[in-house]
Amino acid sequence: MVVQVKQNVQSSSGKMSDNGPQKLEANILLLGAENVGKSALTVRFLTRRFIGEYGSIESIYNHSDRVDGREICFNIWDSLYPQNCDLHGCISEKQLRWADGFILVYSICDRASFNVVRQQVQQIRQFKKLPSGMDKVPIIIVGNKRDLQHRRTVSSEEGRLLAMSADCGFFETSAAETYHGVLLVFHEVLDLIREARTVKKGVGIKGIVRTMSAVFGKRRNE
Ligand SMILES: Nc1nc2c(ncn2[C@@H]2O[C@H](COP(=O)(O)OP(=O)(O)O)[C@@H](O)[C@H]2O)c(=O)[nH]1
Ligand SMILES: [Mg+2]
Repeated sequence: MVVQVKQNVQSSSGKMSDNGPQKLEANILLLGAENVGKSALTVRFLTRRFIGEYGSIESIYNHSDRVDGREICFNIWDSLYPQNCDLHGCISEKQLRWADGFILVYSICDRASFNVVRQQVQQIRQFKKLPSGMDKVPIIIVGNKRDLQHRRTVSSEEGRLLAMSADCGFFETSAAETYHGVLLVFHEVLDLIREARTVKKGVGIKGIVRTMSAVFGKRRNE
């Protein structure tokens, strides 16, 4: 196994800049069981190609692109599912801190991988629990390998239901067959990341206003 994770992995807090025309950075973490197509989806997005075999390599890729006229720097962590994982999702704290948004992948032909996604959603939610009004964590659930309909064991409805109940986005894709579907997944998680940042900013300003009125209110009573 070759691990190519960069050493200067930073926490996401304050790292993603969204100030006016500046380049926007988004840290996106791909999670899910082994063999579901995390690397295939990543490579499809980065190169538009499906190359078939990817090996057991964990990498963080940087990719710049223009989305809706805005320069975006995608930092994409294509993770490895740890061996001997217990039942709690198995996402490291380092990964949870680093990520601005998550793409959770299962294979529509592999029920066990669907259960892994279920656990990982819970683990993310628990870790990223935020003060009320800010609890929208950018997560997209992806049922991959939709070209293998004859081997399907997880229905689209089950996938959609899980996503709805966990307040996540949902897509079924085939990294093997289409680039466009994969592009939509990455653009959607980017949208959610931007939305979450806007909400955070809003709450930040509201917080300042609340603090100021508390101070002025106190003075009036003195
Ligand atoms: N039929 C089909 N095979 C896929 C698809 N995505 C990935 N694979 C195959 O599934 C295997 C595992 O893919 P990989 O990206 O290495 O999975 P990872 O372990 O989650 O990173 C490889 O043989 C891929 O060629 C897909 O959409 N359809
Ligand atoms: Mg892989």
